[in-house]
Amino acid sequence: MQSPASAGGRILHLGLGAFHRAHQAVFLQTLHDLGDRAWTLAGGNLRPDDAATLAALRQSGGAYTLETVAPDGTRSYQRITAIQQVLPWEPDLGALIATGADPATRIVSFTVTEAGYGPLLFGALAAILRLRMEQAAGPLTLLSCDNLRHNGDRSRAGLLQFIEAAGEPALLDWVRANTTSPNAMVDRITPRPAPEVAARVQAATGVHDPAALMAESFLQWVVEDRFAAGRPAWERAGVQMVADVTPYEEAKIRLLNATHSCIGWAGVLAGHRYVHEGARDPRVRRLAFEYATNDAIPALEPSPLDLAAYRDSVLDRFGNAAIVDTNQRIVMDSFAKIPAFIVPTFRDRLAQGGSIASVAVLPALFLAFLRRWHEGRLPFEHQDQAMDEALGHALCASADPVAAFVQVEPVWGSLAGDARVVDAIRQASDRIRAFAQPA
Ligand code: CS2
Repeated sequence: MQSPASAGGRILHLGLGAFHRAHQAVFLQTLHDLGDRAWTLAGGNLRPDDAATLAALRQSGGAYTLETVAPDGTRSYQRITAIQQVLPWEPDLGALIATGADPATRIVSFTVTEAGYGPLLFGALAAILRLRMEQAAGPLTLLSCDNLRHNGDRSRAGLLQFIEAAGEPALLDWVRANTTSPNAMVDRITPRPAPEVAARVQAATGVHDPAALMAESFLQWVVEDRFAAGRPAWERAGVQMVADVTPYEEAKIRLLNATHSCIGWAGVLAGHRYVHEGARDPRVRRLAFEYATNDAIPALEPSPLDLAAYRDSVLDRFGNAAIVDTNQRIVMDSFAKIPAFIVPTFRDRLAQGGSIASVAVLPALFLAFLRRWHEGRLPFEHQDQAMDEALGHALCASADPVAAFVQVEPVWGSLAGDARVVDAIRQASDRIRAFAQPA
């Protein structure tokens, strides 16, 4: 389905967390600031999360202040008013479903994290789509804004499976014919808002804003141009509208997210609390640089992007001290991040007949990090939704943690048990022993 021209409409966004408010809402704000107000945002949450921020946003009519910090530390403040309807959370998601089914809504976007691709999201989307079918409310684009490879295809496959399992063949046909799910790459480092942000916003603008938040100045969104019922003229706001997002998302996942994890694990082991401390620590930075240069970039080539320049810009972004992003946030959900961010580089390098010595440092760092967790020696509470804690402890307690870890099929897939991987991680573990020693 091509993108038919449209006079405008509403985007319903599910998941009013910091990332949505620092990313997609900002692109629409740019259009509003250019005088193009054809599209507006409505938003709400699928779960009763962060009720205080939702209440603050309802109070302000969806408006809030975003602080951004540039690589040189310069801070800027922007009032965001693109979200014009803040929907209340209700146990039956009534307001979200009614708004999604309204004919004026032409895009339903979402940021629910990888763990959110389950019955709650799919149930809400199915309810919206069922009503749209019954009421002839028109086609709809389903736009994932989560940091996942092929996020549109993945969310669509889950949704179709959900509807099929529910035994609704008519709805299944309607969804196939009347919706699209473009893939998109999203990028902006957005730490969890710390209390200092609201204090700085008040000092700089005079406004007391409990929904204030902070992000880096860098901002990127690359979206496949397959919209079922029109879209904002996002290209005017700097969104890259493309036919295929694959090269952008692979570069981002492997050179930004995997490198971030590397710095997060190594940073924790080296005793750092914040990402920028690791990115500026020559021992940590070297491991990240070598991973990117020796293994990740060769696996990504050929690419239409300048991968070396991308690597350098990512490492510079991580070094920005004003972002004060924590290693705790970066190492969260490591069990889901390793298969998504890191294992594909092992697979590609082995297929190329190339070395895996530098990428093997990443799981070696993770295992050393996990040992700290196992021994109760982390300086923060570690959250990993995809990790079975008993398995995590068993791996660390085993006689050969590297071999035991490489057996874990949900992490390694077809590489599970591969002797080349085991060997490379063992050698890498020796290399990083200086970090892994008790502080
Ligand atoms: C981080 C991301 O948690 C992580 O793995 O790498 O949240 C990162 O900050 C964003 O993808 C930046 O766009």
